[in-house]
This record gives sequence, structure tokens and C-alpha cells, in this order.
Amino acid sequence: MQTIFSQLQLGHDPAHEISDGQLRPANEVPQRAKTVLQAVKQRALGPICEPQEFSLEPILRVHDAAYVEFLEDAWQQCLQEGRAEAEAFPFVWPVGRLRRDVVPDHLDGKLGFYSFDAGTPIGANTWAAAKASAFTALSGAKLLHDGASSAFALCRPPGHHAHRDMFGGYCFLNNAAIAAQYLRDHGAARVSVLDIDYHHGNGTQDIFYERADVQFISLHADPKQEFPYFLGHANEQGVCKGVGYNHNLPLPHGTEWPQWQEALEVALQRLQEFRPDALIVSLGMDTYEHDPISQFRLQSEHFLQIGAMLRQQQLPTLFVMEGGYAVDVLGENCLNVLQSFEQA
Ligand code: SP5
Ligand code: ZN
Repeated sequence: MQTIFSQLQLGHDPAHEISDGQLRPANEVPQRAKTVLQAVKQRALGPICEPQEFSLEPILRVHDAAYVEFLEDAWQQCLQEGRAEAEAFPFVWPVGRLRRDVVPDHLDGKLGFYSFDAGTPIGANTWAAAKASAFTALSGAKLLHDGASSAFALCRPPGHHAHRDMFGGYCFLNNAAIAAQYLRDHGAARVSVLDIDYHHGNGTQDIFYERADVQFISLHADPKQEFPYFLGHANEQGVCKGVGYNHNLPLPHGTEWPQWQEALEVALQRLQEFRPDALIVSLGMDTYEHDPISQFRLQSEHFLQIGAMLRQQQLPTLFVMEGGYAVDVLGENCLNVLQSFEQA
């Protein structure tokens, strides 16, 4: 299968994230993409291509225009306010009864208005990288549209936590959602997004929550115990036309392969009932036993089994890279899914 990747995606290079009450070294670093790219080459998955150029239009099918403008301009605004020395973090949010109907002018106000966490800094090249990452997903979607049976969008920064108008969870543009919408706009009647990242894909869920044409299924750590904490419970089933098209399968800390696999079987059952024209896999590798920020216990060999189970769905499948922070083995684990998908 083809891999899509752009060097521009390496430009987002955060030094820090705020977690555990500290400024800590960032987990979502360019090296993640480099190591996966290296494994794609070593294991000869197939050709590696640059993403095509797109206009912003397919991004604006998913994200609010004012939010996209904010991301585009954020670093310029940092420079204007003399804050080029450090990356920009939000620290105040319009939650509860604070007002969301007036967009602040000040950078700190805007940062909080358009985000939901303090773990996702904006730097000089963040917008260029996020845009390239979205174009990578779009190029993968276009390959499927043009008849490919599978493609690997090596997206980074990741996307599944990004809402229509909020960044967070290391994500700025929701690559998987943008790809799903593209496929809908180009002839697919039904698209499924299967999210197997360790964390709940709150952004993707929310984007499609009222819709019956894009199914969202997610296996993830129980939000009672894990980020993003405020979405991802089992009783979130969609609203309006979307009732019955959202499926959350939260799992406890310490989950091992048998339990995870059982949840995947349930997810695949829901997928088959929906009969999608295409499948987008939000491919997070942070379910791995030695992931530094996660609490599931999947082993490298289990990723081979995941690839084989996905293969059995016999659907045009776009893999969109999400999380995974055990950088040393990220390439191996990722390629285990992708190669067993091709060879099963
Ligand atoms: C795409 C993706 O996987 N985003 C994940 C964002 C998670 N951000 C919260 C990180 C909190 C880390 N706390 C770990 C404690 C271990 N010392
Ligand atoms: Zn994750």
C-alpha cells in the first residue's frame, strides 16, 4: 500500500507539554513520524508519496472558518505580542457559565476560546504542519476514491481529539474526519471511522454526532480514568439523525489483548451492520504495553492480529496515524498492523 507523508509535518516540534502539573518534555514529537517512515522503508510496505495540494475547502467542510483562521494567524499574533521565545499554551477556558458568544482579541483569550486542554502548544510551524497532515489524510482519501484498496496516511500532528473549533490532545485538524467527509463528498454513501487509539476520539465523535452517514466506533480507555475525561462513555450513542451511529467501547486501565480483542469483535459487528463503502482507521499505537502515557497492555504480536482482523472486513481502508509514544517500537508496531492487513 502507498504511504503518504510530507516533510512539512515535521515542522511542528513542540518542546513541552503541560501534564502532571509540570512543563514536561513533549510526547508528540517529530521523531515519531521519522521512525514510522523508516519502518515503512525497511519493511518495504510500498511507495512513499508526498501529499497533493488541496485548497482549504475540504478542511472547511469539517472545521469552522474562524477556527482555521485563528490557527493560520496564531503564530503571527505571538510575534506581534512579543512572545516568540516560547510556544503558546492556553491556560483559561470559557467553561460553565463563562461566555462563548464573544471571541476575545487577546492571544490568551483566543487560545482558550479555541482549545480544550493545556497539552497542545502552538509554535512557528504548527499551522504548516497541521495543514500538511490534513493534506496527507486527504491524499489517502483520494487514493481510495481513485480505486486503491488501502492507503496509509502517516499523519502527524495527529487529529482525532480536534473538534470543529477546538484543538487539544496534541491535535489541531481532525485528519480522519476530513478524510471521511471527503469520501462522502466524492460518492461514498456511508463511511465508518474505527478509532483504535488508546484515547477516545472526542473530536471525531463530536463532528459526526448528529449524522447517520458517518459511523463512529471507538475502543479506548474509560474516560472516567483517562484523557480526554469528558467524552467517550458507553451511553453516547449519537443524537437526532445520528442516534445509533456512535459506538463507544471504554475499557479499564490494565486491559490486555483478550479483552481488547473481544471489544474489537463487537466493534467489527457494528461496522458490518452499517455496511460502509469505506473504512477509515484512526490508527493509534498507544495501546502498546510500554507506551509511556498509556495503561493498556497490547504486545507487538497483537498488532499483527489487528491487521488481519481489519483485512477480513474486505473494505477500502484508509489508515490515518493518530497517537503512539513508545517511539523505539512505534515503527515496528505500526508496520505490524499495516503489513498483516496486506498479507492476511
Ligand atoms: C493523539 C493522542 O494520543 N493524544 C493524547 C493526548 C494525551 N494528553 C494527556 C497526556 C497526559 C499524560 N499523563 C501521563 C502520566 C504518566 N506519567
Ligand atoms: Zn492516544
